Formats: sequence, structure tokens, C-alpha cells
Amino acid sequence: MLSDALLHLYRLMMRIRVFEEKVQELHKLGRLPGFVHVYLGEEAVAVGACSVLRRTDHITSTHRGHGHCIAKGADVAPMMAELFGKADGYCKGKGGSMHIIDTSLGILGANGIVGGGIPMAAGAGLADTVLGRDGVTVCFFGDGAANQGVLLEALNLSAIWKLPVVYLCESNHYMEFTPTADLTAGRIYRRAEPFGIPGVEVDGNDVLEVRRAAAEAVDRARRGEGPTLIEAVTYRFAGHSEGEEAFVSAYRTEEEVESWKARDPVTCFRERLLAELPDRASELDDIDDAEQASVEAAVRFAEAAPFPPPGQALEHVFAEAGA
Ligand SMILES: Cc1ncc(C[n+]2csc(CCOP(=O)(O)OP(=O)(O)O)c2C)c(N)n1
Ligand SMILES: [Mg+2]
Repeated sequence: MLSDALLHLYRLMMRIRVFEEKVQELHKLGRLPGFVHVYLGEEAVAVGACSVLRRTDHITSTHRGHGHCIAKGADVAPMMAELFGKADGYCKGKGGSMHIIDTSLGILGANGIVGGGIPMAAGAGLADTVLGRDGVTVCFFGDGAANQGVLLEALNLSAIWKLPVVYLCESNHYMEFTPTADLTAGRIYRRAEPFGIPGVEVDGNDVLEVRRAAAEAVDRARRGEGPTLIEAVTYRFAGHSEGEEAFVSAYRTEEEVESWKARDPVTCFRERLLAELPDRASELDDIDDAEQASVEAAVRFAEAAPFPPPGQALEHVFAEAGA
């Protein structure tokens, strides 16, 4: 890969990192209404996968969707405004963290319904097929969502109709406060086998490994050969949702969290770049500074934006005929 492209992967991972750390800070200050689920620790999955997509390709997302949206090109300013519930947000402040959407970038929406993005991705793939387009959809979902029956329905139809969809499971070892292993039989990636489609496991903390697997799956989908199931093994550094310590007791050990932090996808990739591109070391610092500044600017944008007027509470909430 060209060094500029490698630096771009780093930039996007850093953008997610800085955005999410700011979200944590703002949530602690009571500035954000509603629940937020941050993507810290999983940055390599969204960035690796979206790096092989075109602007016109689609993604479906989850309740933990900020990273997916940023990786697919969303602007942090209207994202932040949406989290503040402001009128300049992606959903005019009426959706919040779990409904960020920008169809012009192929982002079919974050989704508060666990597993909700899975049938939507199959539908997007069917639309591409029926309309004769060469688009591909990447469906992000969690290891908890993998136990929803709809995954098997979507894999079945996608396999039989050779839909151009990449099902990408973010195996972060937990579903809320329950270890995934306690409720999951077998390995998730092996659920591809009975449908006759490829199932692969990747290190979800290694952006280049995710990118390689996604590239193969996306190429296959674009060639009309059908879906792939990828299981990216990773870990969330933060709680399931911000502020959870107020209502749940510890459900994982400090040692476990620290052992994963030692494999931090952002810092590990930074070290790798420093080793491989020593002459561009100062650019990494410049990227860090620029991303910090743009997230600070996003907060100022969100703070300055107005709340939607109460009289418009029901506008843009329900689908309108022909909309
Ligand atoms: C249909 C549905 N059931 C339950 C919930 C409550 N819930 C929200 S997140 C979550 C766990 C999801 O786990 P996973 O899919 O592994 O995603 P992660 O949070 O680990 O990214 C649950 C059960 C929900 N939002 N939707
Ligand atoms: Mg999970």
C-alpha cells in the first residue's frame, strides 16, 4: 500500500478515537441526552472494512455506530450536533447517537435494534442486484446480534440469491454485560459453512488484516459471487454504554481490559507506521493535532446550533409518501 493510503487509515482511526473520547467526556458532564455506546478499541474494524468501499457502496450499522459512520465519511460536526440533539445534526437533532444516517454517503443508519441492520443489508444487496448496480453493502453487527435468528435468514437468502453483501461480525466478547461465550454455541464465522459461503476469522485489532479480508469479500461480492461472513475478533475498551457503572457492577476484570489495551489498534498501527515510515513520523503528530482540532470545532458547532423548535417535533420523524 502507498504510504499516503496508510496514513489515511491512521487518520480515520484517530478521528474515531478522538471523537469517542470527547463523547465520553461530554457524557460525564451531562451534556448529551440519551444513551451513547462508544467504539473505542474497535476502530480497526470499521476503518479496515470501509477503506475498500466506494462512496456509492452501502453500510448498515448498530447502536455502536459512530465509528462506522466516520469510517464511511461522515462529518464529525453534524454527528456531534446530533448527539447534542441540535437542529444542525444529521437527523435534525431528533435521532441522537443511535440513528445517525447519511444516505448520500451510503450510510443506511445506525440502529438501536440489535440485529436490525442485518435484514436491511440483505435488502440493500437485493436492491443493487435487481437494479443491475455493482454496489456492495457491508453489514456491521455484534457478536450478540449474531444470535438473532434473522442472521440465518439473511445469510440464507443472500447465499441463494448471491447478494453482494459482506456480513461483518464485531466479536468484542460481550453482549451488554454478558460474556458472549456464555450464550453462543460454536464459532460465529463457521455459521457460513452450511450456507456454502466463505466464513473467515480476522484479527479485528489489525486494520490491514481487516482490510485484506474485506477487500477479498467485497471483490467477490462485486463479481456477483455472493456474500461472505467475516468475524473480526476485537474488544471494547469502554463500558457497554457510558455511565453504566452507575447501574451495573463489574462484569469483567481489570486484567482482561488491560491485556486488550496492550493491543490497542490505534497505537499498534502508529508504532508500525513509525517503524515502516520513519521519515513521515512528524506527519503522525500533525494528524493527531488536526483531528483533535476538528473534534473541538465540532463541539463548538454543536454548542452554537439551536435546538429544533418544539412546533417541529413531529416533522422528519415519520416517512412521508414519496419521500
Ligand atoms: C432487539 C433488541 N434486543 C435487545 C436490545 C438491548 N441491547 C442493546 S445492545 C445489546 C447487546 C448487543 O451486543 P452486541 O450485538 O454484541 O453489540 P456490542 O454492544 O457488543 O457492540 C442489547 C441486548 C436491543 N437494543 N434490541
Ligand atoms: Mg458484542
